[in-house]
Amino acid sequence: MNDLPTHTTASKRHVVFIDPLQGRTDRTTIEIEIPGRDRYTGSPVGIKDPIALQYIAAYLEDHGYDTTVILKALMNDQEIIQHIEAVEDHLAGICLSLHSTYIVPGALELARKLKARFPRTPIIVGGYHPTGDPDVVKEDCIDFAIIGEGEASCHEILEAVERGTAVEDSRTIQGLAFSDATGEPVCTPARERLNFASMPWPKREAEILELCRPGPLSYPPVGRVAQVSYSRGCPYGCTFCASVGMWNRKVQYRDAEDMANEMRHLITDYGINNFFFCDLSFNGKRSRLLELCDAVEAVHQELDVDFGSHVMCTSTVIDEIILSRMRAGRFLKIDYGIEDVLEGTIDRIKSFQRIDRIRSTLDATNEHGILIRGLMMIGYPWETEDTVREREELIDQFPVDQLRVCFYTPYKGTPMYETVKDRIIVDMAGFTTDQPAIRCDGIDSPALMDSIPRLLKRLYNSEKYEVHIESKSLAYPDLNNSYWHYFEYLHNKGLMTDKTWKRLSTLTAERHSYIYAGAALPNSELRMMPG
Ligand code: B12
Repeated sequence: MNDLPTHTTASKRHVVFIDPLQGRTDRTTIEIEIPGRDRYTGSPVGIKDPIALQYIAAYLEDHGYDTTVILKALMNDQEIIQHIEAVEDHLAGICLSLHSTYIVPGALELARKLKARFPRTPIIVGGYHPTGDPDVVKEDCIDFAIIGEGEASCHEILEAVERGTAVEDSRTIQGLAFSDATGEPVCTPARERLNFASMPWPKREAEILELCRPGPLSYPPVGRVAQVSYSRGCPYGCTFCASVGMWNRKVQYRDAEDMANEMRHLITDYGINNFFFCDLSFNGKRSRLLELCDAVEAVHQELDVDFGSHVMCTSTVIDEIILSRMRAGRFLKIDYGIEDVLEGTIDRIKSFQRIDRIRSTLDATNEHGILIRGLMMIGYPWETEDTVREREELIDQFPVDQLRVCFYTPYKGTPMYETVKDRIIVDMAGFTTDQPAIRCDGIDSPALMDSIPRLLKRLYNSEKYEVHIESKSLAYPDLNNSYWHYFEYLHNKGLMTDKTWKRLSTLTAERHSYIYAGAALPNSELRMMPG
């Protein structure tokens, strides 16, 4: 732990937050840059505003601090240093988000430069990586790591630094890690979960939000997206997931009216028309979900703005009432953690889920006119050429609109990590989920990499996919514009053939033009309407 000053100046102390995520920007949008992502896997493209940092910034401002939130994607290291120099007189701390393991090497490079320039300022990190692997505090440039929920622990260590008692107090602050005099990491006991409902709204930055664009398949397809959170935590304990270590399976909700009020504020004050809910299981609690649907439906009726929300749901707790209320509440895109279409895999990693239940949930969601993204992983330890082939033969039987396929990646702190750590074949920068991270039983990495575009093409150019889009875009004409944009994207990425693209793009453009012109669909189309 470095020698840190106490503060005497009267003016507010200032904390600078940095999201070290790399991205490229043309000043109208920011695209995430992920090393090794040389094939499109359906993974996130557009940046989302750094909600984790914005929550902590708001919490500290509630406790008398000034704060700034910086995106590395918008500034080079020198510009970041100049930005911090502007507040150097009241600088209380520099906080770096290590939300993903693959960004750690780049983030440490920046932290070393910051520590060299501001040697007496505490550098604090937090997020999923240090929560699963606190060894990052062994780095000389890192003074403290916050383990788990960040708001209170971050505030308390800043206050201790302020008082000049960081060395002694750090051992009593919960949810903290630091290196002791021998350089060994010390982790204090985990902190009780904070009262999420009492948290101030995340601190929003207009300069960041105006660069956050909705993903390739969104409703509405163009506009601005903001990350929001109605709950924290997940009741499930999937063996591959890092959330258990972060939220210990306890789920906390905020008040539905409060959530709807924040959405109204983002629509009216920041021009947001797309919401990305980072809730790990949006349908974790049925009553809470229905409350929010009603509250957001009321906002939609009140405001003359067409907006939509994208959420992540578990496929096992979905029913007709939930889906119809979600449609009414403009929750028009659902990510389902399908994980795989092979029963053998599901048994091993998510045993509470069944393949037939996934299918019926997908069918019901389609019948209610909600866009679907299927989230899948391949590259499990037991993966072979046969399982890859079997998956390709089955994929078009799963009526999703969009498929994201990533590589199973064993994160430290996840239940599965201990069983597979000896198979790891990449360094930290390779923990992106966009490249194979482990040795599999019966297939090598190049073959595994090739299998993803093959799988995506197999789905998007299948007859079943065409029939699926034809019936869904007919039943729900307001989805056509989103589909049209997505098919442009897939065609540009070489994942949809000219023939399929021409067919589906023409169809969705026509159908969109009808409703756009406020005209009813022609009889020829209506005759094809189900029911
Ligand atoms: C929402 C989400 C996204 C969103 C938005 C991410 C963002 N930047 O905000 C999108 C879709 C863009 C995304 C993308 C990716 N994600 Co993601 N994502 C999530 C998800 C589902 C929820 C995160 C969450 O809980 N947010 C809510 C906020 C409030 O919680 P929080 O981030 O944990 O923050 C709290 C604490 O961690 C702490 N904290 C966090 N940061 C900091 C910083 C400091 C200084 C301090 C003191 C405290 C602190 O305090 C916060 C408030 O209490 C998680 C979890 C999951 N199970 O899947 C994965 C997860 C974080 N993502 C992951 C990955 C790998 C990625 C991608 C690399 C995937 C890819 N190849 O594209 C990209 C990376 C790009 C990026 N991050 O933008 C991994 C990271 C694991 C790891 N150790 O690396 C996770 C854990 C999923 C998994 N596979 O297990 N992701």
